[in-house]
Amino acid sequence: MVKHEETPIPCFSSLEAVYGDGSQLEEAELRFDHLNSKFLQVFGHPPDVFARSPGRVNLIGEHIDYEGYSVLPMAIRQDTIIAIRKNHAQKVLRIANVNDKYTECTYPVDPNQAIDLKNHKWGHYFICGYKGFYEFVKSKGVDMGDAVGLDVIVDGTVPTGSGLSSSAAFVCSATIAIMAAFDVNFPKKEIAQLTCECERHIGTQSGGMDQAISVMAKTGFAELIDFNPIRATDVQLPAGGTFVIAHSLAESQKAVTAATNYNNRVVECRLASIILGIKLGMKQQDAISNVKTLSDVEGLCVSFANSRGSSDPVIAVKELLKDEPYTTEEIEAITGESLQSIFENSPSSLDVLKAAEHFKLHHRAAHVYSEAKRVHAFKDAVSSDLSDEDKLKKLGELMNESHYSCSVLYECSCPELEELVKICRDNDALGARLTGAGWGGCAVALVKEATVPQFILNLKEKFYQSRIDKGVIRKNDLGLYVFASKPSSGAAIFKF
Ligand code: NG1
Ligand code: MG
Repeated sequence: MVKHEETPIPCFSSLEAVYGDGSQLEEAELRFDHLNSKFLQVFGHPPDVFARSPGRVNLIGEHIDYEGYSVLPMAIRQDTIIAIRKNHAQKVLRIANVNDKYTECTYPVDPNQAIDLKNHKWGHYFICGYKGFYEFVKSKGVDMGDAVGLDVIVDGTVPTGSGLSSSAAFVCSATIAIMAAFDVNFPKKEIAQLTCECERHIGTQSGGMDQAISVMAKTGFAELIDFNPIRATDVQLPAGGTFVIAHSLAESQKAVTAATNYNNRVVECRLASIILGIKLGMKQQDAISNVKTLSDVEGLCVSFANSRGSSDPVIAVKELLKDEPYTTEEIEAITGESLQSIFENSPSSLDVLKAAEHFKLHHRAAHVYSEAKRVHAFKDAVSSDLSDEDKLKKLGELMNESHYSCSVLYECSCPELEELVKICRDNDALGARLTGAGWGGCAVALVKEATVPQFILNLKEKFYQSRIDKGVIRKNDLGLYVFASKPSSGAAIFKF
């Protein structure tokens, strides 16, 4: 049997295969009709084809994908749908949105265009997919001929800046829509890899979790995602538990805050791994050239731990990286090379160096190694012979530990998320944690299925009501900010 990830993106001629036959289907029908008529209105002709790709909630494994470690997300029903058509008459990419908040963007058709990172525009995410598509077909030796214009309309329901990966839903649906417009298709795992790489054109040094789950998700399953190479293993969650997603209402604009938040952590992890490599016997130059992630030096850390009677790489972190933050000078004394020169080929890392006062290497590395272990503990608990109830209890504990590590060691939480996670736990969640990059965005709570309605009511009362009173959100929009979620399906193409 051909593996799921080796198959191309499925193409459907009706919506049921993706949206089922309930209220979700009705909502989808409205969205597709609206996209169609808006397309006609804006461009004067109907679209050729549609693509959709979902957002995701990460259940466990935060900030470790870019360090090479497995993560465990599931797709959510919210998605980005893109309607597209080639336009031979106009040599321009016109990208419109059903939401008037996003004004139409135009870009040249040149696949080698640079993205203007200093002026962030929503359409940039489409260009990530556009550049990625051309880079990929070029690497396959396919000649696409002269670039043509594209007419595009986007409809996204994944809340932005919420840690639910609206960006990957957009980049993946863009890439797949472009492929569909040009009538080509590729195995899912290659698209997962290509979309992961091309989203980096936006300036964040992302791992591949979001794109991988958006492309490869299957209804009814969370997925354990491994990297190098990308692989997805179905994880059937225990019966009786439901994941509730709740927005902290703090928006995290990752593309704008990359230098101090996301990319800063990627740089800190790299520095931690180089120093661990050197302290564990590698030559300075060797470590600088070859050690990219903490997973690259895990073996050395484990050998070190073995000599102390343990197999836990965190032992090496504790003994070899000091607890206090490192200054640039302290790091350079160990590496024997300036940080400027170590990162000279990475402009976004140089931005991090400019913004950083010091580097908390011990804490970041301790988070990554311990979080990587929790992902496997989560997967093992799911497939153990514990009762469903005990499994859920164990998963909740691991989620709580993950949150603590994100909050205290990785410092990617924020006051609103702390308040929300506490309210979830005080209201009988089996576990609750921030999800996605953090610094705002959503929390995910594991809740006994039977108590979900009451749980959501409690959150409304204890977290959202004061925000409604202050006019931060409207009462009628509450369903957008707090909802139960089931594992949904991955990317698809529609041709009617
Ligand atoms: P979100 O939550 O979409 O900003 C980001 C990264 C992931 C992963 C998580 C943290 C992108 C596209 N996604 O997700 O790869 O590193 O943070 O676990 O940058
Ligand atoms: Mg994102």
